Amino acid sequence: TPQDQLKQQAAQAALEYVPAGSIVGVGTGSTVNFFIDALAGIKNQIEGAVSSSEASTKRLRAHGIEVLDLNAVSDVPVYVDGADETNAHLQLIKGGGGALTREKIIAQLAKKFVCVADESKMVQRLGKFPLPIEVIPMARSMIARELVKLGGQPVYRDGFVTDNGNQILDVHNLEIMEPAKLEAELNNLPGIVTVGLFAIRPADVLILGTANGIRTLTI
Ligand code: DER
Repeated sequence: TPQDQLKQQAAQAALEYVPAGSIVGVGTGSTVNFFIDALAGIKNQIEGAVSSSEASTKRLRAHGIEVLDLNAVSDVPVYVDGADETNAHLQLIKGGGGALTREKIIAQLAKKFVCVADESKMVQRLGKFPLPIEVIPMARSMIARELVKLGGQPVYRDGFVTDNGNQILDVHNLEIMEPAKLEAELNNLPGIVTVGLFAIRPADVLILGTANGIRTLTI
């Protein structure tokens, strides 16, 4: 599809941010899948990968790319991942694919977070896409009530269990005027494992596939 072509173009362009001989942090999703396939072409020029999901790990290994335990790694020069939404400040909503916790862990460690996306992900204000929140199962209803107080409409992603054995609430109807403030506020709620807002630590580079070619944004 045309959107897939834009994703693939963005993913290809991310290769130029991969230093020779480096360990590459790899996110999750269909755009990242294009990146993994492109990375295979230069797999002899990288040390290996650290991965944010079982799905990405499988795809990396299928290409013969070594996947390392993050505990064995102290430095990740670059992390490449997609997003469900991005604003002009490269603050993101992520978690549509349910891998937000491990994605956020690697993004935190990475020197440079390169977000790859097609133009449909760029929005004026975050929050049209329901905000994914990973929760400890026993706390799900308590957190849901808290989110209602904040004006959200939490929907349990029924039947979905994250790689970490937790559950996800997708929160509709949040008007996110101050993404970093909301992220910090939600981070304090016991029972929340990860908030799908990457605003306190936004992406460093956004590679956007558009109908008029690649647009690269930095903050
Ligand atoms: O779940 C995630 O955070 C993914 O990166 C997702 O947001 C992007 O998925 P896509 O590349 O399939 O649109």
